[in-house]
Amino acid sequence: MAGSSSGLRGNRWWRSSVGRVVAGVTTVTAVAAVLVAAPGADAAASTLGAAAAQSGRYFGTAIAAGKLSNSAYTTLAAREFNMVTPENEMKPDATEPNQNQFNFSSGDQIYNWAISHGAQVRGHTLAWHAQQPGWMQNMGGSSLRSAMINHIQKVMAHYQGKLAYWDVVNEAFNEDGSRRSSNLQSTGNDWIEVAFKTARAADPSTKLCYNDYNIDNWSYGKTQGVYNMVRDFKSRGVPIDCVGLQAHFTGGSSVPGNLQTTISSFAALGVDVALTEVDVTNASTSQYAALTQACVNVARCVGITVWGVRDSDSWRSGESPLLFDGNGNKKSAYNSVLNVLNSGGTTTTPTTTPTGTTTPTTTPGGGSCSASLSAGQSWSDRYNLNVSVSGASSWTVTMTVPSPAKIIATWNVNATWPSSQVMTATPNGSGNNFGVTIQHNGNWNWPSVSCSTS
Ligand code: 9MR
Repeated sequence: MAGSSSGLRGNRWWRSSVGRVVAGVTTVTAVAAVLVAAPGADAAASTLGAAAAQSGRYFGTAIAAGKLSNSAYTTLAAREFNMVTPENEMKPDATEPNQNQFNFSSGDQIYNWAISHGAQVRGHTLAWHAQQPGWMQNMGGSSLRSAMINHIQKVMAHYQGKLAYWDVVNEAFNEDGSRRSSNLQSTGNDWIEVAFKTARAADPSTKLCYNDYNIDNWSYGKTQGVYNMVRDFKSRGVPIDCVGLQAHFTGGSSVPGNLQTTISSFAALGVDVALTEVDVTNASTSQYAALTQACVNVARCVGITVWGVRDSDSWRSGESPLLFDGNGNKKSAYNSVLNVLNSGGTTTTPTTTPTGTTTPTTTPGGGSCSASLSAGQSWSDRYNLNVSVSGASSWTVTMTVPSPAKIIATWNVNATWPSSQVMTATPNGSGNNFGVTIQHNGNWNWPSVSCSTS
């Protein structure tokens, strides 16, 4: 049964700001304490990633390293998505084929491709009963416990500071809400919290997620089992930042009417929620719209990832469950998702008053263009800026954000930010206005910008 969701829409808050441009050098003064509503100020975005970024969310896809040489695939993926999950390349059998011998070549290939196309990466996955390397499958007890800890430490060290999220533990529950029996479970019921504690120590900069399927229906036993674990972890201070609902609505399942209740209930525990592996039998337009609406209606639903680019890339290609057909054409479900994303979404207003906004120091670039900043929406952990370029139609804007703030998304522009702090942007055909999302990490100072035509 396809679910429908209703609720808040279009709740857009903007920080008031004053921006002025002086002789090719940008000067921006922000007055941050006042919140004013400015509904509908954004033009509709024309790609999934750009549309999601308008409300501070991402739209992602699973990427397979073996397809990165296919230009039809990469062109489409680079255009539409701003979050990437390696479909198989960061799983234990890929990263640790022999005990304590690590192989990051395919994972790195995907990581490098993603960041060079302005996308973030979601690591998937560190501890799982499936896709274990042969040597691990035969292990148990304390030697497996040690091997799991070592695996998490070494893999996370390799990607330290680079990934937005890690699926630390994947699919550890039975349908009735009890723990799935596995070699990992046999090491002791505390294996999941040991995995999360190990992960936090290994890379405090990445958000740590529990990820599972069939936890979309709020009244389902498995959903309740996972919910109770997250609640318990939160109450005891076990580090967990996010829950991924895989949202595979294929193989006989469909979007439940109470999906939004599930998302908001997890969010109320103090974790981010994401739909992490979405596919829908025959790409039902109404179900795609409903699941997207359920996410954007909940402030802490941070993004949606579909499990593949084109139908031909899907693990269930026979059900044609994705947003592009095998030829890369947009399906009608694509438009329904885009429309929901463009209609806005519920977001949180900052829980702390942004402080420390400054007049950015700017470096004049070559040529005669200038760039100015104005405030977009802001949330407790991040804010959007609108960048407006004048004086030229062919330009390069350089933006430097003050550490530890990070650039995490852009839209309506070709942009890269290999260091997280310095972004280079050129026009992508969308005109002279573009957007950027900055995760402030406690530093609300606006970035400096300069524009160059050379
Ligand atoms: O899409 C993945 C497929 O290529 C693999 O053969 C399969 C092996 O387990 O894993 C698929 O991805 C799964 C994901 O990692 C976890 N949730 C279920 C996904 C679909 O099976």
